Amino acid sequence: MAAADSSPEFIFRSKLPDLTIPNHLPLHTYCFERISKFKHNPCLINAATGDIYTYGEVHVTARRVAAGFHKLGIGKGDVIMLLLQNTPQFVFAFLGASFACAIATMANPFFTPAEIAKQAASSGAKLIITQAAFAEKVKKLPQENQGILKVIFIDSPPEGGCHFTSLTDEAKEEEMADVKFSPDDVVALPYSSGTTGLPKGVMLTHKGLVTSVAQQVDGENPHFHIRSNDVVLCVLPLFHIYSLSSIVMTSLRVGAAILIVQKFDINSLVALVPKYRVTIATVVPPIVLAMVKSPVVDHSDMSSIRIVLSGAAPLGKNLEDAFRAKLPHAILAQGYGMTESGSVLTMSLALAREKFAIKSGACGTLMRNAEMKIVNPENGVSLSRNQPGEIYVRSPQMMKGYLNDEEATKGMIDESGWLHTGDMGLVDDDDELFIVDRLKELIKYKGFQVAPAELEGLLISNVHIVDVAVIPMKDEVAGEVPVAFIVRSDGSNITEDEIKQYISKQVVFYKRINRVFFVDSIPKSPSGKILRRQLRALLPASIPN
Ligand code: 4UW
Repeated sequence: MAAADSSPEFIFRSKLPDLTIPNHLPLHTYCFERISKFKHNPCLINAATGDIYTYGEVHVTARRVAAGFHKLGIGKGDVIMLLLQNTPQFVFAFLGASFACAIATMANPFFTPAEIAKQAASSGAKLIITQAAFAEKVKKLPQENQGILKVIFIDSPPEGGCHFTSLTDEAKEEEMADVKFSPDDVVALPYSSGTTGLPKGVMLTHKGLVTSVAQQVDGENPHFHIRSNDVVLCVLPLFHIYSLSSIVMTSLRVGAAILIVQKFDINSLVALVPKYRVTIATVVPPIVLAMVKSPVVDHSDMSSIRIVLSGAAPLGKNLEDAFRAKLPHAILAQGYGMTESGSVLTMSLALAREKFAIKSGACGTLMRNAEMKIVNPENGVSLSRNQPGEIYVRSPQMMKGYLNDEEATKGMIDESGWLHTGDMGLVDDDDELFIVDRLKELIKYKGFQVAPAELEGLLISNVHIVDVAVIPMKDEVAGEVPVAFIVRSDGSNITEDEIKQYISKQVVFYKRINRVFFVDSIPKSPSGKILRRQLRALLPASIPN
C-alpha cells in the first residue's frame, strides 16, 4: 500500500545515537576482529559432551573448513546446506562458508525427506553437512539432485560416507582460496515464508549481518550489552536467524562463551545453568512458560542468570510478570525480529549498558541505524505514536531479497526501501514497540514458522478435499497451532483423523494440523483471497483468537 501523498510521515528512530558500522568487512573478519583479546577464552561449549573450544581453536577450525570446501571445489557463491542440530560443527561450517565466500542454507534436520529435498533443490545446494541420525533422509538426494556433490557427516558416516574431519584434517588454513569478496555477497540463506506463500530463500549478506550484530553489541552504550565473561545459552535452533544472529554472532564479536545445547528440556536446563554459570538465557515464550510453571526451577540455583531474552513469538504481559516474580534478580526482556529483516528489529533497552526503564509487554525499542514507520494498512497513511498499524522498517541490515523470486521481494520491500513486516504494532510515548496483531498469514508454533500456503497445497492435492484454508489457533503451550477449514468433495466422508494423518506423514512435527473444521465453503474476497479474519472469528469461543 503506497503512503497517501499529502499526509505527514512519522519516522521513529532509536533512542541511542547511530553508530559507524564497519560493514565493508566480511562477516567472519568482523566477528573475529578482536580475537587477540580473548584467543584463549572458551568460545563454544558442547553441553552434550563437555568439550570446550577456545576462540583460537574455533578460528583455526573454521579456516580449515573453508580450505576443505575449496579442495572439494566449493567456492564463492556455492551453497552448503547445514542439516544439523545444535553442535559446534554447525558453527565451524557456517563460519567456514563465510571464509570461503560461500553461502550457508540452514534447514531443520527434523524436516521430512520431501521438505529437505525441496530446500536443497531451491537453494541449489552443492554440499550437505548432517548427522548419522538423518542419513536415511538424505540418502537418495545426490542421485535425485545432480547438483549435490557430497554429503558429509559430523559423526559416524554410513558405509562409504565422508566424515567432517576429512574437511579439517586434510586441509591447512593456508590452502583457503583467495576469493574476491564484496559486502553485498550473500552469506546466509535461511528459509522463510514471509508475509504470504511458500518458504523462500532469504538472501542475507555479509553487510546486512555485520550491521545487525553491530546494532546489537557495538558502541559505547551497546543496545544488547553482552560481555566477554558472559556464558550465553544456545538452546534455540541454530538454523533459525534469532539463534544465529543474537546468540552466536553477537557472542563471537564480544568474546563471550556459547553453551551449545541440542534440545530444550527443563530438567537439563536447571542442571546446566549452575554447572556452566549461564549468565544470558536467550529463549522463546514456551521456555519462559516452562520456567514459570516448573517447580524444579524453585529448587535450582538460577542465580548466575542476569538476562533472559525472549522473542520470535508474542510473550503476554501476565507471563512476563509471573516470570519476574519467580526470578526477580534477572532482567527479562523482549526482542522482535524477522528472518527477512536480517534478524532483530527492536530489543528492550533494559539490556543496554546504560539501561532504560521498560514496560511489561513491550517488544523493545528500534535498533540504531534504522528507521520505523507505523502505517494504516487500509490507506497507507503514516501514523503517529500510540496508534496501531502495520510496522514498516528501513535499514541496512535487511535482506537483499528472496532468492530467484523478484515478485515476492517486491511484495515485501517497496520502492522506497521500506520492508512491510506484516505485523501490527504501536510505538508509545517512550519509544517502546507493542505488537498487537499479525496481518500476514504466518503461523508461529513455539517460534517455528508454519506457512499456511504449504499445508493448503498439500491438503488440496487430496482428492477428498475441494477447498481449504489453514489459520492459526491460540494454544497455551505452543502459542499458536495450525488448524484447517476443509470443504469435502462430493460424497466424501474423510474424517478429521484421516486428514491429520495425511498431513503428519508429509511434514515436520510442528506443522501438523491440530484441529479440522468442516465447512460448506471458504470465505474469499472477489479476487479469490482467503478471508482469514472471518475464519478466525469462527474458531470456538473458548479460544480467544
Ligand atoms: N513478539 C511477537 C515478538 C516477536 C514476534 C517475532 O521466524 P521469523 O522470520 O523470525 C523471528 C526472529 C526473531 C528474533 C530475531 C533476533 C532477535 O534478537 C530476536 O530477539 C529476541 C528475535 O522470529 O518470524 C518473524 C515473525 O515472528 C513474529 C512476528 O510475526 C515476526 O514477523 N515475532 N518476534 N517478540 N511476535
